[in-house]
Amino acid sequence: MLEEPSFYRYADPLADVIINLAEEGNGFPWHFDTNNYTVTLAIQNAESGGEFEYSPNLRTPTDENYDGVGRVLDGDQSLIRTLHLEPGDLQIFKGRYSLHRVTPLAGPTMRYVAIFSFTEIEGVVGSPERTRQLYGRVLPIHLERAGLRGDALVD
Ligand SMILES: O=C(O)CCC(=O)C(=O)O
Ligand SMILES: [Fe+2]
Repeated sequence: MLEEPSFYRYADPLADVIINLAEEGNGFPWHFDTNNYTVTLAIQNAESGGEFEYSPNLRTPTDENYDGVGRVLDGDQSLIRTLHLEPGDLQIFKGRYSLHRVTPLAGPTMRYVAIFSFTEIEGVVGSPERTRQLYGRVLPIHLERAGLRGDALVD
């Protein structure tokens, strides 16, 4: 379906499958993904907000389309589509070239989404820098793969 020649689970214990928890006021700001595609499973919605908004194929491998990105950030609805996902919905999304966000949540109930990431090559582990940016911590395997000593981990 994705026309990907091969796919593997991450060998990275933090990036393989995660559950994203978000509460009132949070969401997910506009971004492109690092992966070609991501699989998400909606688990629980907040009372309101949490719509999945996206602008299909806004950029390409050769054109960042900063003008289009600016228009989406300014709220140009002609470029934006909205999906309302219910618990149990599985979404396969090509986020590398489609700008997307999750709108801010409202209400006391937290939003839970499971995120499954795959890679084209086997055995992929994130760099320490990127892993710290995304997950707020690194594990010995991230340091070892980067040629650093895993037993020197301090936090
Ligand atoms: O929470 C979602 O539904 C989407 C999350 C997302 O865009 C991401 O993890 O890159
Ligand atoms: Fe994303």
